[in-house]
Amino acid sequence: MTTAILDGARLLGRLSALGAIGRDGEGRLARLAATDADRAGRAALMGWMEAAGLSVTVDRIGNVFGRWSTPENEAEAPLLLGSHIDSVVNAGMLDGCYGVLGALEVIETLKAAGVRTARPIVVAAFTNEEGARFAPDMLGSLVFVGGLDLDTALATVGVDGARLGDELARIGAAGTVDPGHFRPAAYVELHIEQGPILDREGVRIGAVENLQGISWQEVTIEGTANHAGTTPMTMRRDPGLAAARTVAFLADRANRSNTPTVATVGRMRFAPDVINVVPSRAVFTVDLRDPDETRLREEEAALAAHLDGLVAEGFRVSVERLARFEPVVFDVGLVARIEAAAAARGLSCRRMTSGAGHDAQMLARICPAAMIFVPSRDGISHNPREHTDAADLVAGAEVLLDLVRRLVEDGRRVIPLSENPDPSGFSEVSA
Ligand code: HGY
Ligand code: MN
Ligand code: MN
Repeated sequence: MTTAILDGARLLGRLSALGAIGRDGEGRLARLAATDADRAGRAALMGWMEAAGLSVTVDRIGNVFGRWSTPENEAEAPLLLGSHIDSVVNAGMLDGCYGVLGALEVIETLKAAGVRTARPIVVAAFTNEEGARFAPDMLGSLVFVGGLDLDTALATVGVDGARLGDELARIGAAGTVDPGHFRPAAYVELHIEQGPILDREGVRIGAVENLQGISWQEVTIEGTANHAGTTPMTMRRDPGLAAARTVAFLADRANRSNTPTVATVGRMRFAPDVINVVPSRAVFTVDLRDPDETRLREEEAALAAHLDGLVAEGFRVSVERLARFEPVVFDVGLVARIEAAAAARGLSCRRMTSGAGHDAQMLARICPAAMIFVPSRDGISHNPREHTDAADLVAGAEVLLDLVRRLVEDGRRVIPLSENPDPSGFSEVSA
């Protein structure tokens, strides 16, 4: 079998270079979708793709694709790899970027080694995966798989009042290709775990077999503005207090539930937002997640009942749904091959659930999909302290390399999957 050795230093160098793009005056990383920082990150990525000899395409929702094909395999459905390069605010530098640059590294390694593949391989960077500026999250991959109408997506207004379509045009990312311009044979996403499991258990690789459901809502509670000094507590209709009670209600439920349910209020704003005025209005977001759809619906129903109680107390309450994705189960054949690829390199591996949302959950709607996780130190992510050891970053990319070779190296026809392979078939994969 042709030797193909991944250039770990190049991968780590690019991660650092991309991680330096989009930092503010205090050095905080915020490469929000369709901002100038995103434009700069996209330019760096497309530069690397072009230098690697890939053909680069941008679709109308701004998804970036770097494609490697040969005359022999051009007509086949491609194997798709990738993730996202947009970030949250004050982010770490690995979330998403690791999957995109790890995939690019795998393609460059195979290409340079002259490995013949039965299919083209494409690396994607999907637009607005984080949903930090425009809701829902995973927006670009959702449009790519046909889960959200393009015009509706382009009309989305961000938290800063900007329209996504205008912003994509402004940064030069309004591509010409209609989303969904090809149907992948399969999709594999390399990503940091962003949670504590692998790090705590000392396991090197996660073979992600499912991903939990996500419910995003924005709640507006309206009460009566009043003087902070003269208004007795018994005469107040304070939406700020009602919002705080709702945060406590959600946390208490999740803590008492004995299930993986998680609840987060990440954004909260008061009006008029003045120190000596009892607020007239409180607006906040609710992020509910659970691997089990029935439980997730129960959590949504409990929140709705709690809000009805506030209405009975005299508050006006309105709710806007920002995102709702059911739990997803990944392809068992791919998951088994990830485990076998890790084992063939002597890397400990465990099956696991993804707590975070990922583009893979959208691609799973149209093709076999799965994810490879590497450990996050202390389980920290969406935080500048996000860290994965260099050896783990390289190991994860090498597992992706071996998996890709087993899926598409010449003569392979292991896609479509969904069947448990004979793991021994991986024994001959070598560096
Ligand atoms: O929300 C998420 O889980 C992802 O980071 N967009
Ligand atoms: Mn991510
Ligand atoms: Mn993220």
